[in-house]
Amino acid sequence: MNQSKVDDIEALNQWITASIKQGAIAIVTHRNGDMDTVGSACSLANIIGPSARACGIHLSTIARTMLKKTKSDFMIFDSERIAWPRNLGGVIIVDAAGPSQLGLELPQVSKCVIDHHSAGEPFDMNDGDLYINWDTNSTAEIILCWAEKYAAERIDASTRQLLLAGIVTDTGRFRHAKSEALLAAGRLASSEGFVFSEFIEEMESVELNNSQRVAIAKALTRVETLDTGRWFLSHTRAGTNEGIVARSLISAGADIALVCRRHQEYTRLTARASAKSTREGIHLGSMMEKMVERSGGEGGGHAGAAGWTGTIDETDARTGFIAILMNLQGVTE
Ligand SMILES: [Mn+2]
Repeated sequence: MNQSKVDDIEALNQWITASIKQGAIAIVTHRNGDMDTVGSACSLANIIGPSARACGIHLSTIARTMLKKTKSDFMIFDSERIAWPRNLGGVIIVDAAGPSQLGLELPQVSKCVIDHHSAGEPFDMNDGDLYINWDTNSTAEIILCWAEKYAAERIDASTRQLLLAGIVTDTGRFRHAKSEALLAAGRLASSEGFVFSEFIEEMESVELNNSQRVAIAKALTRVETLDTGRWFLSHTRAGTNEGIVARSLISAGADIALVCRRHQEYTRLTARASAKSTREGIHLGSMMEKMVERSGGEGGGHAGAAGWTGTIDETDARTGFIAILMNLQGVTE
């Protein structure tokens, strides 16, 4: 670990120690409630102890499954009416690239932001606030580094699983993993009685109900393809579980998978790319940021996995994504 990372986790430890003296600590996840944000929040809360609580406005299916499995506590807020504890000493925001990613207003207390996204709109930082951003695959790795240095004896089986699940999902099942992520996963998995193959199998068999299975199968019958000459794009519409649909399209040979979903008045784009495409210059997160420039809304993410949400219709959104891809091809060719 380089010196700036050593300094960061020391500063984090000091921030936590100082904030506990002021009162309770809320650990806030981003609005999509993915496994990295929820795993990071819950493991941090586990380690800090009763004065900390993980909270947010939404849990993804996989995150809900892992919380149940690890018997972790998580408070789901009603975004219209947020009840912060009265004696709040500080908030820690995990895995959010900017304040709009939270879906809630932050209270006026000292804050600490822990993130690994490269772009995003900045948080308002005041005196005493702390901002940590590492170029890792996941936020879970940052939490692990802090825990190993300052609270190694408090890393229990639940914490290991929560952090490992965060790393597994944010690396796309290790397909996009940097060596630090693999090493962190190795450390988390080297525990007596822990069987990695069973863990990953259980994570992959997130229980779907029959209507979800039908919806996924239908989305797969509607797939259309586009060969741009350089990249093979498979795209479709789905009503639910867009991530699973997109991943299936990558497994079936697509370089890039795009899934559109219309929900209430919003269109959601979910994209995944193969490791080969990201190596050759595809960065879906930047492409989704270009979608924001084109059509407003909110978007961003990682090289191999990203999303965008806005109010234009599905056809317009899909056309926009394809135009950005074609444009990129012109530049990188
Ligand atoms: Mn993340």
